[in-house]
Amino acid sequence: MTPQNKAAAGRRAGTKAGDGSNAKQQQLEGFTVEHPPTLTTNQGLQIPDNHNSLKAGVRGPTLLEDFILREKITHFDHERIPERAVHARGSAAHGYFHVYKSMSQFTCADFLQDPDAKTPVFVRFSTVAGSRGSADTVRDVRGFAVKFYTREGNYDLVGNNIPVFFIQDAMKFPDLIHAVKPEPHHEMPQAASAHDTFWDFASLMPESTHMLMWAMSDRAIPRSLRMMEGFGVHTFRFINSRGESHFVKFHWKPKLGVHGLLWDEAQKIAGKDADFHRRDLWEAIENGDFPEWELGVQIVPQDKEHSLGFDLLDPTKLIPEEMVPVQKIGKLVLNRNPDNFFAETEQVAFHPGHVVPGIDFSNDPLLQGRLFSYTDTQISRLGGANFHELPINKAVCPFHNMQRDGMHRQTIARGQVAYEPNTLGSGGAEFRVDGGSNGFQSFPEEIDPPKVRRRSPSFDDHFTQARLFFNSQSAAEKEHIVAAFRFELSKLEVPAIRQRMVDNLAHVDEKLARRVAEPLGIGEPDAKAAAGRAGFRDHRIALPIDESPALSMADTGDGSIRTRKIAILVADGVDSASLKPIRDALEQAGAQCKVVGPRLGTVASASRRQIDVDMTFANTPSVMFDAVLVPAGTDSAAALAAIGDAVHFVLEAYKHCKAICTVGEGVQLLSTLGIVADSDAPAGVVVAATPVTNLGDATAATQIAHDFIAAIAKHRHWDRANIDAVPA
Ligand code: HDE
Repeated sequence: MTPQNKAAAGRRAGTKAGDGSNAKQQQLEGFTVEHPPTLTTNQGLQIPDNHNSLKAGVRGPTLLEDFILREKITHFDHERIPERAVHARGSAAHGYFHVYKSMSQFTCADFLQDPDAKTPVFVRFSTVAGSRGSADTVRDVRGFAVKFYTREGNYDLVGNNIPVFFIQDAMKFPDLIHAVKPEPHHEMPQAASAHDTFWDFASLMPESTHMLMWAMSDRAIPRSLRMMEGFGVHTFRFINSRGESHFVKFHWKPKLGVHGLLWDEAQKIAGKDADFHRRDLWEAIENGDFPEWELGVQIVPQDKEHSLGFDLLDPTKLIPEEMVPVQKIGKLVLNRNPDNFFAETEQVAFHPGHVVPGIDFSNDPLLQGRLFSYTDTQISRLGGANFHELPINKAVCPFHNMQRDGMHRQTIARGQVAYEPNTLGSGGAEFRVDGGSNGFQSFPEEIDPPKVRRRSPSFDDHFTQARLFFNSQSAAEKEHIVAAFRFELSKLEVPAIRQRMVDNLAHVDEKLARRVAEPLGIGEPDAKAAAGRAGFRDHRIALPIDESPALSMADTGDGSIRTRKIAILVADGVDSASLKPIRDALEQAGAQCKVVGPRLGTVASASRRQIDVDMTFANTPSVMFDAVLVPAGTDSAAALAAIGDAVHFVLEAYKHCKAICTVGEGVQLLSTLGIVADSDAPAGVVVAATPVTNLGDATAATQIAHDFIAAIAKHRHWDRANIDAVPA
């Protein structure tokens, strides 16, 4: 058992402190009461019977007097709190962050100084539109919120997995969210943007075009939370000890690369395992495969603010990495699952305004609006102004102030004095307010403008970066974007909205717009019509680059197959000599293999060995895996070929462009695709014709495993021909 598994087992057995009871002892002014480990009421009274309410006779009515029953049911009645207005569905983990080298040149933030210091973190990933119980693999932006428990106070980097946003000004946020959430008259659809109100709004807000390109890409259907980038989105400031400011954009780069699902796969997973991402994160951490990201920064000196051509304050723009490189400055590791979902993942309260000295805001009008919203929402969601006292939100450094009382106050503030300045309490001296240079200092930016309710004209280019994004995608990524737009717009009931949207897309790329429009039963995209509509802006800026390879997900990651899930299909008669050595090599390379068969228990190999079956075709479909191995064996191959679910399993994996390896007779599972032992195998398919008897020969097995591992490491083989014809 790994240390992590032990921790998990301990957690399950409830042997750790914090097991849900107010357990061992209560302290009151030095008076300690030891409770025996029995069930009690919240007042500490032992409960004699937890199965029966107090009744007038065994068959009589329940008595109102039963305070034990009342307490239990009343507490239950109030178990639910309002879910987050957005980002309601989330999964989180604990971990740590450390910086590679001191960043003192740019920032005085304490946690970015000492490479030997580890800062504890709690990270919550989320979808935006869906309710708490919605599926994980819906098409949506993912939240990527990091709470650093620094020695100077909590710092929250509350970002997304997409580096730009739909809107430029906080004023439009409630409209955006009302448009994307289920429609108010019938509360449909759940956790989906493919409906009229979202696209009605988006098509009328050309500033959303850049983000729409990202949201229609595979970034919005990640393979795993561990395989997505994170971005601070807004421009922030680093402030160093001399008070100098540099603009900064934050990035999280996953060690495992950036990988997506196919849309068909994502939809099927939503039904087969709505907790797909949550489970994947949890299991990786329990298995000791701790997810890792590097923190990257793009730094722009204060005096270069206007040198990029676009406005740094505009959250619909990113800084291409080819213009300002991302410097990797530290590492984030997630190594511990929460003990209690509600107490930690649900009650954690992030806020972009939780900053530490050395980090400051820019005037991005979207960020400025967020600075108000987050405390406000926690007050209603967590029931009052004391949510910072919940264990998951508490700073690790002490805090002192004269704030008092409120709902659910935990702190017992002592003494007579709750004001400052004072002479009556020790607080007068201890809680000194230093008017000097200590503590958090806002950058003293000179501001002397008129009051205006207007958008800066420097925000007026809505298409150049959308085009840059599209141009930077691989051929397969472009195809997926076209397909996603087609799918979403095809779900609309009002054709005029589809038309408006493709008219806008014509300003990104005419061919893209035409291709999206093709199957939608509408007219040709009309760029001129789009340009005539209210809200349309087209003050194009010249970028020094036409493509930014860093915007593509292709070929990212360290080339390993660590944590990838491989299905091994078996039936009675499977050739264990072709199974074991390949499985060993895959596991050696860090993959996780599961044996899938027609029934649980075991199957008998051709040589009469018992092979454990982990899953069945009925309970675990191919969409749960990254790759499929079909070992040799005359009888097993024949049996599998006769099971519709097994054939479908392989066809579906093929259609989803996953790596497949067949050994000897296993190739029969691919016969409907016309693939036979000595044909040229399509990309990502390893057909090992090696006679079964030779597989005892380690070299043959090693070569097959090597080829299969190389195919899995490519993530997917998007360029397979005639995928649409595959019946799966
Ligand atoms: Fe949020 N956002 N947001 N947001 N946001 C919330 O706060 C809001 C925005 C983001 O795991 C809420 O505690 C406004 C951008 C994440 O708990 C709420 C505006 C980005 C999370 C809120 C934005 C985000 C939230 C809901 C425009 C990426 C989940 C519950 C002015 C940089 C954090 C809550 C978690 C959550 C408001 C725009 C990221 C209502 C008003 C841009 C990751 O306060």
